[in-house]
Amino acid sequence: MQNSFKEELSIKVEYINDVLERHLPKEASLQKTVIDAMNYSVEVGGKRLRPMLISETYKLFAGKEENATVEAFMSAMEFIHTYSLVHDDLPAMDNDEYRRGKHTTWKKFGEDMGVLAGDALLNYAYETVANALCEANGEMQQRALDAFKILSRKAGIYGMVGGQTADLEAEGKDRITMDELMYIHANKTAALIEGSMMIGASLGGADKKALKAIEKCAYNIGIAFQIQDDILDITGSMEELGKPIGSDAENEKQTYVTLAGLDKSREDVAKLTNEALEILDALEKEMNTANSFLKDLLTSLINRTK
Ligand code: GRG
Repeated sequence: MQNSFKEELSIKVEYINDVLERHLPKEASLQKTVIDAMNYSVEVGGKRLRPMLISETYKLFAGKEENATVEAFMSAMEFIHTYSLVHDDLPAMDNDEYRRGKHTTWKKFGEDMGVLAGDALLNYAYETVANALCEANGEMQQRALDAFKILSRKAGIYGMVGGQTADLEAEGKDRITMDELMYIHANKTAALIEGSMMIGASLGGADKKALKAIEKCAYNIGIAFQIQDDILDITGSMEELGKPIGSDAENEKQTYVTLAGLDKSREDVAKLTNEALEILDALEKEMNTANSFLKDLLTSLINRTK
């Protein structure tokens, strides 16, 4: 990774952390514990990839900096992503004690608060977007309505929740097919990545054709991101990942790597990412705009180590 990209990346992560901080709940009465658990889950860190994809794709289309509506969607998306991790870590699902280098939410606050903190984050995400919808004016309000539809679809039963359901049920099977695995990856992982880029595009004024192209670009990135996640579970380190490695093998989980092998998996991460970059190139040429940081960001995911 080039130094200038790394520096720009850390400035943007800092900015996103500030956006999240401004949108997290503050006032508390007798529900203080759940609010503390929500704040802990979000503030514990993470790459902030999804809000970054929203803001960078927005800038690609709008040609200007984020506004309050975009920031509300950036926050809502990270809250939904965080809720999914909080619930996924519960004893009823993956039973994980560490995430992002710290205790998981249920481990720190108890299982009951783990369930509630996830519920609360999901609900607060929609509350955040609803407030932004009421405050948006003119064409931004219609764009925000379209973005709201994308968010709810990609996070729900035809997106992440659907993928997680198939993933949990696949755990009980001796063998799954590549088609089943791709359904899981497309929904559990790629759906929120697609949602993020599509929301940025939609808020930035993309037309239907451009939105389709962005969805395909983000699908490729999402699948590549998940394959890399499977690779890192074998080749990564606890230090960098902030969670123990080898959990897939321990749970006898079938992954892209177990079905396709490590070399082919690496090849496919690069191939899918390059295809996504080509889609973005074509869009940029057509619209006569550019966002080189977005392209560097997508490229950096090929060799990510966390
Ligand atoms: C509970 C409805 C529900 C869904 C859970 C997110 C998820 C679905 C499961 C977690 C396990 C997993 C491997 C999901 C695939 C997506 C993924 C790689 C999530 C981790 O995202 P990162 O790497 O996390 O962006 P950070 O911590 O950087 O935000």
